[in-house]
Amino acid sequence: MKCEQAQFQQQLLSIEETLNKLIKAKPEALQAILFAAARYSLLAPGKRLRPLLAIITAGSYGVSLEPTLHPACALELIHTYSLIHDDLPCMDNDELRRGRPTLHKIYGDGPALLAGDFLLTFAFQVLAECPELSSDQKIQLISVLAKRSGAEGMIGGQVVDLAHEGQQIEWPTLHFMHTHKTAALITAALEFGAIIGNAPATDKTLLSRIGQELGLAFQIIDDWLDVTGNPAALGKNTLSDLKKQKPTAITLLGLNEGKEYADHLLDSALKKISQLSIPADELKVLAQKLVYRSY
Ligand code: GRG
Repeated sequence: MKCEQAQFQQQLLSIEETLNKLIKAKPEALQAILFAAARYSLLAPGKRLRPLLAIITAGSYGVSLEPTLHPACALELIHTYSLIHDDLPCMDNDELRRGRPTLHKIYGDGPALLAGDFLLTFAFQVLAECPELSSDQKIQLISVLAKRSGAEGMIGGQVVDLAHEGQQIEWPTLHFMHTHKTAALITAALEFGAIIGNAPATDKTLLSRIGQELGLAFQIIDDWLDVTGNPAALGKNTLSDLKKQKPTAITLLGLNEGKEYADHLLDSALKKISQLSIPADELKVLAQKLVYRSY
């Protein structure tokens, strides 16, 4: 993705720098393991899609990189915590993530659980202490992140996923899981951009819808890559859904129809981006990269 995203190199570099600064190694501290474990997962090579979406959306409204960096990184903190917890033996029990052994394989289950908890709680501290934003903007960001990552969003989707493990499910249930587990946080990224950019209400509504469509398309491609992708490029094992007999967009819709549906969602999102009150060409480019990706 780094190469494919050459256009966004400056933003990606700034995201890495900010993440690195937000959680410093504290080898002398009694809780040193917490910082080391958090950094192990956070600084591993992820695509940084959610922070990038927030930055590019806010940028469409004329906001420079600086005010968006901390909120954007708060999204990555939440995303990384969800990956750590999802990989634990009590969830997916995965061994490989972002091209490295999963956190619990290196640090053990307890420290991995706590490192996830640390990233989750720290994300809200980062938002509350964000430089350059008004108190009203910070409250809106905190509210959006809590809603999109909690019971009405990501955790809500995850619990439905867990409850249906090993069961045959129909598309409406999978659709609920995907839109909540995955699309909710991607939607939050666009909503962050709208809040930071002081977007008009009509744009805010459109951006939430765009987030839902792009988020669902992203998850369908994730399912598609689990069947067709290259493990080395993906940095994780493929065919994991099939091995775990997990229903996915591909098992329910088929390889071709799944991909076609993702393309349709992208088209619809691109049309909505064209309806925004401002030109948002970079957001269109990023939306396409999110669907036309090899990892
Ligand atoms: C809180 C336990 C818990 C889970 C929440 C988000 C989630 C549910 C679980 C993470 C695992 C997973 C497969 C989620 C679906 C979303 C998804 C495709 C995540 C991977 O995101 P990428 O591709 O990852 O952006 P990188 O590593 O590039 O950041």
